Amino acid sequence: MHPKRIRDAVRFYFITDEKVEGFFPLDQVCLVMAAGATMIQYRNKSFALDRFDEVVSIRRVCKDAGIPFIVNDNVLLAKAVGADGVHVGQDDDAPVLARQVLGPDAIVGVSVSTMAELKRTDLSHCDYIGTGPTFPTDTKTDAKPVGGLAGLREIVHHSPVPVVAIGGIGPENGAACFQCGAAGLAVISCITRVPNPTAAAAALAHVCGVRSSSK
Ligand code: 3NM
Repeated sequence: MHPKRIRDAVRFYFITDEKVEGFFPLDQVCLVMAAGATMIQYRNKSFALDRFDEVVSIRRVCKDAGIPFIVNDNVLLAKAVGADGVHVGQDDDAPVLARQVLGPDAIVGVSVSTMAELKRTDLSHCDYIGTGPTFPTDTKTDAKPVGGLAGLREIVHHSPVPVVAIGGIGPENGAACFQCGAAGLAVISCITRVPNPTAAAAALAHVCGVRSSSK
């Protein structure tokens, strides 16, 4: 995808949370889309086929809203539901294989936490990188060391593709990430694990400079 379109798409990048009782991924997606989210990623580290319908439903609402839908890690699941793309980690399938399976128009993102990873990762098939954790996070138990704003700035400076900041990001620190040159913010718990997700999503949309679709 063209870098300008990617930059617009990743601005408010919501990632689903399978671990919140009573607040299901599909409901999360509907809530953030109403607030103005610009891209959705389905992430479920314990995905099993009994969740397939959930993924299909999320895929459908994203399509209806014209918002790119990305699947985390699982290239074949992305292919099966006709997702717009996939996000892979350093230990997942290589971006080139994801590109081969999903085709030239797919969005392919990869996690790059450090400068060392940036140097050794082949980004020729990548549309964006996700870098983090920028701030401490409880959501990803095996996250790399916190890079802070200085780490984010350095990755942005050297990355040939747009950079999405992730990890501990919310309305209170999102603007600082944009000031470091991030193209977008990828968030989970600042919306899914707070008392008022609607207010949090609206606050994040404001920081991202995107508009609610329900106003
Ligand atoms: N990846 P929250 S941090 C999924 O550093 C993920 O690559 C990270 O969740 C990375 O917004 C992270 O709740 C968790 O901190 C992001």
